Amino acid sequence: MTDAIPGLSIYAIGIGSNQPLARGLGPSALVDAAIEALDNPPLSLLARSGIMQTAPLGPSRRRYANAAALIETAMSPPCLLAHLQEIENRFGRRRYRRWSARTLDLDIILWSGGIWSNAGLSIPHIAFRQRNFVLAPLSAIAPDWRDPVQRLTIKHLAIRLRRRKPVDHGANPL
Ligand code: A4P
Ligand code: MG
Repeated sequence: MTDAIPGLSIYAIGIGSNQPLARGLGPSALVDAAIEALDNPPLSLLARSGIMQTAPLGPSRRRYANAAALIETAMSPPCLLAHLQEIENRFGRRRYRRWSARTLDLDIILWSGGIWSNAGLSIPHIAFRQRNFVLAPLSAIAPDWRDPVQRLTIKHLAIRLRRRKPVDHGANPL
């Protein structure tokens, strides 16, 4: 695995939390602290969204704090994923089962290099086009970034999802 790829890449990161780590360190504070961690070498923070409170998708019943960030780094996608998982662990993330409540979830949504696909990592993130809790914060900081698969901008994907919502009501959650 290469540690770095030539030149710098920009990544869009989706951030979510729906479980406090300690008293006074609830989901919104955890998201803010995680974004600070995204501004330490070998990463630098280019932009961040505000925090949105969102209804949970999936089995967990706690509401989420969600946000998005743009970072710049020379790390390759798999190295960045490993780095983000270390940050998640530092913030108390325990993996019991998929979609369980979590103190911190850091997903790679988009990469300036385009598409990456292997067993452990898919970029663009496989479900981001169906998730308002990803598209809404991301469209605040990167409205013109184009999905390399569908060729639509984030702003366009967000509008399309909002329009579709009533039609999709009752469909399987993604
Ligand atoms: N993986 C593959 N591609 C990626 C990528 N682009 N970014 C793999 C990050 N990880 C990626 O993730 C499981 C595995 O996905 C990783 O080992 C990595 O190799 P995980 O974070 O360990 O587990 P998870 O988060 O429970 O699963 P998953 O599938 O990532 O869940 P999601 O899709 O992140 O959904 N509701 C609201 N309102 N807000 C939320 O933020 N989040 C989830 C979790 C469910 N409901 C939510 C929210
Ligand atoms: Mg995840």
